Amino acid sequence: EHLQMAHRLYTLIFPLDRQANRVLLGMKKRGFGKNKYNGFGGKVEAHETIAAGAMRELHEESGLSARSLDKHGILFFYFEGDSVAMEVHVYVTGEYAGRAVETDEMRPEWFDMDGMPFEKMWADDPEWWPMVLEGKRFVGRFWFKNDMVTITRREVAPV
Ligand code: 6OG
Repeated sequence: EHLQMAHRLYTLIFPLDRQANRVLLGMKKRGFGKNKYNGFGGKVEAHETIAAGAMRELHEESGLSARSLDKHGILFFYFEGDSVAMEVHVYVTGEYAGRAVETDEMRPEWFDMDGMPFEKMWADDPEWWPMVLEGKRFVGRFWFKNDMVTITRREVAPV
């Protein structure tokens, strides 16, 4: 019943340091998801591919330039009372140039891949992050209350 809803496209990318088993997260300093840790990303613009949007947002928000992207999953978020669903394309990258820098939007910080700060992340993240660790691709759908915290329904599966 949600398939005919309008969707807005977003990207979310997690830079990995596989040798050290670390992932770079950003503390969001403003806008949607403020005061939460997340990967880097944002809205896909009309003129660009989803992958290009992911690389652009990574660079704008962290200073890193991805040399490759691994597609990991698609997340759909439905917020109570909001007629537009979010369709978020999730990537990881193990190859990038540059050094992470703090920007107006994000304060970057490395975390152990098995020690994610889930208490300071979106409520859906612990439900699909394990599939990233296992190298699995996934599709997830989450229905949030308008408190932006409570998930009333979810469908998450590897694909
Ligand atoms: P900007 O407002 O920065 O794009 N995003 C979510 N990420 C996770 N892990 N869980 C959610 O649960 C999210 N909702 C949105 C997508 C917003 C950024 O935040 C991500 C984008 O990378 C509801 O342009």
